[in-house]
Amino acid sequence: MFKPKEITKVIDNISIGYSAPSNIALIKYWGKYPIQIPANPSISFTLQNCKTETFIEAKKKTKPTNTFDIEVLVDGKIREDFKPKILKFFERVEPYFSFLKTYFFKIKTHNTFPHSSGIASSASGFATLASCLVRLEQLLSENETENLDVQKTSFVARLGSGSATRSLSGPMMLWGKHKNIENSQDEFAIPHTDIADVFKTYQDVILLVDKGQKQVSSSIGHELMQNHPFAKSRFEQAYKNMSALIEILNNGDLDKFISITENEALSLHAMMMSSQPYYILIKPKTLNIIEQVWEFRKSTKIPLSFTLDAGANVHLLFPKSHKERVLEFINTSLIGYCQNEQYICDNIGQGVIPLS
Ligand code: 2P0
Repeated sequence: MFKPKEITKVIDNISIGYSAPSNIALIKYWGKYPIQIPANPSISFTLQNCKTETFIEAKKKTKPTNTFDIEVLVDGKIREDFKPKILKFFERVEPYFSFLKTYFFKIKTHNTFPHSSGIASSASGFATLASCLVRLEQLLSENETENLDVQKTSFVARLGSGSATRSLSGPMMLWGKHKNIENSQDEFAIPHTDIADVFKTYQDVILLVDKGQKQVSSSIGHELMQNHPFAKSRFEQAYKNMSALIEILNNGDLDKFISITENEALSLHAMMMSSQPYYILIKPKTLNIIEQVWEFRKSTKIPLSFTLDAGANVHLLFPKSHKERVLEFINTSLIGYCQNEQYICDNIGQGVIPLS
């Protein structure tokens, strides 16, 4: 589908940079088939402030070799430990590019969110890498166009990390085939723009409950869905929740939005707790926050809700019009549950941006 373009330009040195945001899934991707095909469709808000910035300096080799040659710098420091994951990504995407073994790549990357905050950087990180490679290909071929080819970029990013496929454009991206959603695909995500005004400026405050390394990675979590006793019903649930959410996003019904998205967050963690082996990623403080959010919503009627990623941190979702009141609530009632009193204010964003 995305064949490698023929390289027609002779360029010895070329640099390129992109920033890409993280995203927060509302319908969760949890379970997959080889290679990186999701077991159910998912949809996410594209974030704005939590992002990765990556520059690639490509230098033509004097002679092509049969190896990928890369150097990886994170926050200005050479990191050998990042190389295996990126080399595996290069191997996976090699069929879609013809220049990966003819250049030496110096990859410099940096996250804007706190290091080891428990926020996964694989989505934003692979989205930047994919953007850089696709743009390099455009610049090295006659097919150079004004804009980044977002479909190929999303396809390539998926081969790095599933959630990265949804980090390319805003305000939302939808990934995975759904019979009622036109153009939905398993191989790349599509922008979802048919949303009510209230969602266009939706807020996401991420409460950093536990910044430590997760005991069980998402890769293992996806694998454990393979023989999970509830897998079939979970995939059906996500499929149905997606149908319902698409309508809710369009009509702006916040009560129903809350009901579906909180159900998705808890179902995701229920899968972890009921797999074999079973495990728990949320912490007591995660539950304390959820209880407080429910109480606050009941007493104030403010449509504040939560969602969870594969970890203990809590994403608080709410309309922009309630920002002042919600921040006051966080600072008085929730900040004590955050490690070092840390939280990150984010909102819906527009996706990848070229860096000069
Ligand atoms: C999601 N998560 O939809 C779900 C919900 C976390 C919870 O996708 O193995 O890092 O790289 O495809 O994308 C996290 O898993 O997994 C994830 P891989 P990924 O965002």
